[in-house]
Amino acid sequence: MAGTSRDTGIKGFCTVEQHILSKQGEHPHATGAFSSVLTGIMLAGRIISAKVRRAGILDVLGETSEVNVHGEQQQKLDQIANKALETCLCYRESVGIIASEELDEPRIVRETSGKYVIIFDPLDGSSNIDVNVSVGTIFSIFERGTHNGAGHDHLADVLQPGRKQVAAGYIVYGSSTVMCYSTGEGVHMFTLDPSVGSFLLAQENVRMPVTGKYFSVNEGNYESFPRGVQEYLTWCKSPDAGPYNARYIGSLVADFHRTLLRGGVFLYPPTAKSPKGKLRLMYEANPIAMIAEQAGGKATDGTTDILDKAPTSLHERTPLFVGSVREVERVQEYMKRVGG
Ligand code: FDP
Repeated sequence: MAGTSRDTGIKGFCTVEQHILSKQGEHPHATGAFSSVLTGIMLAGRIISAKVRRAGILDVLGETSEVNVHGEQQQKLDQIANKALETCLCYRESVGIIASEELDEPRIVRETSGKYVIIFDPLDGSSNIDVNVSVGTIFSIFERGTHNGAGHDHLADVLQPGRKQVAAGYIVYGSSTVMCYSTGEGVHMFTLDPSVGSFLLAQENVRMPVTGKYFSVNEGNYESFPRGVQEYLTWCKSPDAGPYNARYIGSLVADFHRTLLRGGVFLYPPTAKSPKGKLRLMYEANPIAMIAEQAGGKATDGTTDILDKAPTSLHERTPLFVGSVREVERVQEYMKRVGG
């Protein structure tokens, strides 16, 4: 029920800040440094949400003249969202390094102090912005602390496997603005109430259904999918399977959010155009995988759990199969049997 928590007994309206503080209270040595990072992300989320909601009124639609590190034309809202996150995070003493889809290299905010590394995709699904389709912000948080003898090893601090994330989450700017986060103790979901300017608790300990008759994939790439994926999709559409329902928004956060709540599977396999998959390990797959696992779901690249992958570069790509445990396992079985 909106605004209540079945588990902690918090009644009435609980804001995300109150929720974070209540969790912090359960850790006697907590200093508030971590809460400060999360509240910085929430502030940026509110700023981005306000811009997205007024996108047709403000001059924020369309492309800039700049191309990002991936060779993609930057959208105006991409830049605005990135700036909002940089600004809201960099003033906070606990922020050591930030890295973003929109930045070529990680930005060292504080050479030695600043306990946390925050990696984000400021506006995922941005090719959908101009046509009023849901977009989102995705974030991943690590503790820094790797030393190389001469001092901090900034790159090693960034390139940590997803299993080491201390928190992750996303904000989806959809029919309402919803935020989901996890610090490794379940997944909690909040809805932005624009009339009070706060994210209010909607549900604690969100669980992903174990099965779900939805498959979500860009079937335009079907001909170049691995054979196992092709056969899985053929099965999904067969009378044997039910058949399943196809749902594909083309905006990862929105497609994943539906999968979290309704169950099913989201797939972005390797394709001829993107042989290593299209999605980014560090700021798309890792945070989504942490939320999925914390909600009882599963995320893999086909063979390895996403959270166990050792990253080699900030912008590396990965195939992604994420969703209900039973559905992800079924895709894996097809890939193993028929060929990956
Ligand atoms: P976009 O290119 O619009 O930024 O990784 C980015 C992403 O969107 C995801 O949000 C989305 O799931 C995927 O790409 C869509 O890719 P296709 O257009 O190839 O289906």
